[in-house]
Amino acid sequence: MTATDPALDRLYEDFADAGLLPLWTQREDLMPLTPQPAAKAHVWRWTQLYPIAERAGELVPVGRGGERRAIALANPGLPGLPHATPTLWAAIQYLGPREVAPAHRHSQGAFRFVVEGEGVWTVVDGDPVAMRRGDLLLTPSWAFHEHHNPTDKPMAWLDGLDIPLVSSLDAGFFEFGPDAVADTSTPDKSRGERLWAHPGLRPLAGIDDEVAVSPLPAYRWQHTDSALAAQLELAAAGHAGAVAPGHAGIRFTNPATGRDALTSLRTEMHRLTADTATPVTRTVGSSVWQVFSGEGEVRFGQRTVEIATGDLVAVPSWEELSFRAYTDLDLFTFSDAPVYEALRLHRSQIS
Ligand code: 1HN
Repeated sequence: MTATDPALDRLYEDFADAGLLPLWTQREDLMPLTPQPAAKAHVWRWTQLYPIAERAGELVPVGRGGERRAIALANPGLPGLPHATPTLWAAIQYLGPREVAPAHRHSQGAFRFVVEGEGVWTVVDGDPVAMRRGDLLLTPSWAFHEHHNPTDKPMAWLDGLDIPLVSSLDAGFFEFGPDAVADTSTPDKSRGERLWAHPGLRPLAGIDDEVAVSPLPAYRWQHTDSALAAQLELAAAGHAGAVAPGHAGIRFTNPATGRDALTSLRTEMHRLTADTATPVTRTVGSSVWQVFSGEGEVRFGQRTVEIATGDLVAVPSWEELSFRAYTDLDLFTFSDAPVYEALRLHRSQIS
């Protein structure tokens, strides 16, 4: 093959005119030997995020149209896009005293995770759910939701959604809800928790129904914390149950199925005791991590970055990843793993 052959030049021009591209010029891009993500491993500092969200709280109103005062993590490898990774949206959302983020619903699935503060209720399909430190709150696909802050203090939290994934699948639908808050009551426990937050006990009403997304709207810190503490206590006494010595971990699951709490997003909490390091792993699919408490470091390949409470970490597909705890270190994480597993594209390597 020679590029100076006029017949060949004409062939390539005709490909272009006909809306065609030959494989042989692009094989390496189309089928690399291993994943070649454009996204980069990156760390955002809570000490930078929180004050900037506070300033947005002073200057930018929240209301119908914009809907949420949410400030997305933009991966430096995906310029111009509000995407933490090619599949995951992560944002800090800030709601001031007496403010309301109005009702809507969308096909994108979502959760909130609270690193600090309390005092907002998220009303999910009419069920008011208190948001407090350490809690994971779910907003499954197509559930109406609004947030209201009846207190005199602002509150900020982490939003996780599958927006980039749904966008690349052209599956996004959105609908506004009523303008008035559906239920301004402020119960300690949501109705969903009163029905479903009893370990191993399923309500008989609807027992034969398929429950594809979790009917439990809130996973409370008290439960997460005691589950992690128990694993480490058992490990210290020589029993099985922890991920590894000094490493406890839980997955947030749908109590009706044992599967991931949300259909497209995996959510987990990990606890490393001081001086524990995780092995270097690579996983197909991307993830975001947030330090819930403690200090340590994250390592991507040969690059090490120190991390502390609130810091957020984006991990692209197939990136070498490990953590080391300086103090006891609690890490919240979410990923697109359920999607890769459903498509049988998941792979992991532990070195
Ligand atoms: C949304 O509905 C929330 O409900 C947060 O808090 C972030 C980003 C894009 C579109 C909808 C929320 C969002 C969002």
